[in-house]
Amino acid sequence: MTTLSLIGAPIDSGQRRRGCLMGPAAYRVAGLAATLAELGHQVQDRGDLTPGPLPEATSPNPAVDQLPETLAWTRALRAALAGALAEGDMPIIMGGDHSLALGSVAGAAEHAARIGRPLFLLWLDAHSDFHTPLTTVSGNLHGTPVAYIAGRAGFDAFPPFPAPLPGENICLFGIRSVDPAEHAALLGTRIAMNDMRVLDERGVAAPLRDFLQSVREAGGMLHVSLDVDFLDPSIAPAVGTTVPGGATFREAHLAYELIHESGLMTSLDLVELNPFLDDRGRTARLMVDLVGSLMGKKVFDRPTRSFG
Ligand code: HAR
Ligand code: MN
Ligand code: MN
Ligand code: MN
Repeated sequence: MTTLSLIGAPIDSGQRRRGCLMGPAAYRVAGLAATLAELGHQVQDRGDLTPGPLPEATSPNPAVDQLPETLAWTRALRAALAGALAEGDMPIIMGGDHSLALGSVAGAAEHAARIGRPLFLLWLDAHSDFHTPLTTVSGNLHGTPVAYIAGRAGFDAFPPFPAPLPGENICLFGIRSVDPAEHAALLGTRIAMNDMRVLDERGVAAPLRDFLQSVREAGGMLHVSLDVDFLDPSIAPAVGTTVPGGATFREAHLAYELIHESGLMTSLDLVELNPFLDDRGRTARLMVDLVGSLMGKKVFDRPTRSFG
């Protein structure tokens, strides 16, 4: 049985609002490990990662904030992900802000390249996170991982991304906040852009099944990166960058049940939870409930429907 390996990443350096570093503690208090164990999984909590020593680094863009810290975390997360996957575990990163995906997806890509399988990325988020350190206006590096993963230029301070993902291996899902520089760059790619307009029109199931089908046909590994702000702020207030018009409780459950049914997910990030902004643990508990759906919780044990 695949062991679910919980890895805490108390990282706060991808943005200026403090508090995401309390995320791993909040997931533990909200009972993530017990919820997964009750679903029949073998669960191991590996504790929290620590970043190594801070490298010397500066960016040509003076807006860029906390680059050395983020570089140190990127290195630590990449090694942790690649290590857990090599042991045959399914790593679940308890974040931490979204800059952690600079390292987690790099680790997944390193492992996938080593075993000769293509890696796919499902990015559930209000934001496209497609800035480079050269185009970001805010300077917050949590707005950059998808560009790094897709192999965009501008990440000279970072280790080269191992086997950048072709656009067709990346699916953005739930987006509704895209900056002009990101918009222009995305139009030149083959990344699937399932913004809220698409989800309103087609629902969550059809575009998600399309993407999962492409992962299955390619024999791919699938990294899922789940930003709390994918959810509507009315149900998930504990996030620094709320954007109205997000996924509802039902849409999120359905999406996660479909991901589970596909059996394709090989690693997972839980990012951007800021417990300092939460309402009596409500968002942390919701995230734990939703991760339950992602890992097999359902009302009826229906036979798995075929895809396509
Ligand atoms: N695009 C904006 C920026 O670069 C907002 C990025 C916000 N990103 C996250 N993660 N919260 O999705 O600052
Ligand atoms: Mn994000
Ligand atoms: Mn976001
Ligand atoms: Mn459910």
